[in-house]
Amino acid sequence: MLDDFNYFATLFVVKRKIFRVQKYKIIAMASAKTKSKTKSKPKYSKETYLFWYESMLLMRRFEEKAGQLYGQQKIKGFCHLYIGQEACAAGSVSALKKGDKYITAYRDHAHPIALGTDPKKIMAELFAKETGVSKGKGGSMHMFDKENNFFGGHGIVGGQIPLGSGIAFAEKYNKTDKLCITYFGDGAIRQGSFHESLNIAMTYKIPVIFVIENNGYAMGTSVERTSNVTDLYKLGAAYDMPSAAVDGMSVESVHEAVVEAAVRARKGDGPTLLEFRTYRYKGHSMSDPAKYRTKEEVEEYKQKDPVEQVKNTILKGKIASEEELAKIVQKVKDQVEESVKFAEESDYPSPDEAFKDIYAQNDYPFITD
Ligand SMILES: Cc1ncc(C[n+]2csc(CCOP(=O)(O)OP(=O)(O)O)c2C)c(N)n1
Ligand SMILES: [Mg+2]
Repeated sequence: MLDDFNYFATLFVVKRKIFRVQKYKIIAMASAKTKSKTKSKPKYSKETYLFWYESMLLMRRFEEKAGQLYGQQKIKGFCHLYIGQEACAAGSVSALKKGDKYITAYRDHAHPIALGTDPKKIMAELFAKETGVSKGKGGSMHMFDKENNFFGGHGIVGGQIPLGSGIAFAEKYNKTDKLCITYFGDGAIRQGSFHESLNIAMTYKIPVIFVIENNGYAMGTSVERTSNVTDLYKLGAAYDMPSAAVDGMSVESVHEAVVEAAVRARKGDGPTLLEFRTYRYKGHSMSDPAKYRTKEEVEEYKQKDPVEQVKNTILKGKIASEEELAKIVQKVKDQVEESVKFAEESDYPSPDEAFKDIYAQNDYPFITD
């Protein structure tokens, strides 16, 4: 007989299964076109496929290393890994143009990697060293890279959604053809900031692409435990916003969806809401043993691994040879090793740095010494 705890745990697992079946029905429809086309003839250029492979492999190996270093207490504080979700970042970057803006939550090591930020500086930030992207003062959750238009790295769930809308509004105000892609988790859509942002973005036709990276859980809480509506993209309908569910384990599907949303934004037709259906292989953060889900569930998603998928497409379509891919594997390995060495050898910021970079206004009267 099941005790109370097991009874409820079983119920949640059963519900999650139902949720996944519903999920894949929709995804199967959305990606059927892509799949049949990619099987016969690769859809994109060699350059694009190799960018995806290298970028996603670097994210994966970089974070595996970060996880190990966390275990050795070389990296401290919070650390949320993106492993499993790589296609969401890589497929977006390939779809957008230079000058477009990016903003996300605290699961933020991979987006700057896709954008070309030097992994050495990302690792140094994880080590809280002065050579880090945020001068060692941000840590894992607060990566920023102005040069690559990466606006962070935000720890307040849903906090970046109005910021992303504001960044996009500035583009419209300044009459550029740029946009802001704003990522957040499935947990963030229960925040008022999500609804307020969607409302104003649609009203003013702001060039923003809202992306829910739906990995099924907000910490240990599954989507279906917090909402009757588990097809999260449908929330866009309340604002008459074009919205879609996308297979977030397929970099090609992500790319296609973002291209379409970007065309809409640049034409002046305003925002799009995309729900990337993805999965995180690791726990919410380093301190989460992820006991709220089954091993089978994790394994099922690993069968759709985004890095393996793109590798198979490359090899099956003879886009590149095994040797070419082996070179990329070695390059990525070297980059990760170099980034650790760089971080280890860098210094911590000096104590007076604590008083710098706080206010945009340099002569703000609060700071005195
Ligand atoms: C306003 C606010 N409430 C609660 C938290 C604590 N918290 C941190 S992460 C998280 C879960 C968010 O999950 P989701 O949005 O799905 O993102 P994921 O971690 O899955 O990428 C919560 C509740 C927070 N950081 N901010
Ligand atoms: Mg989530």
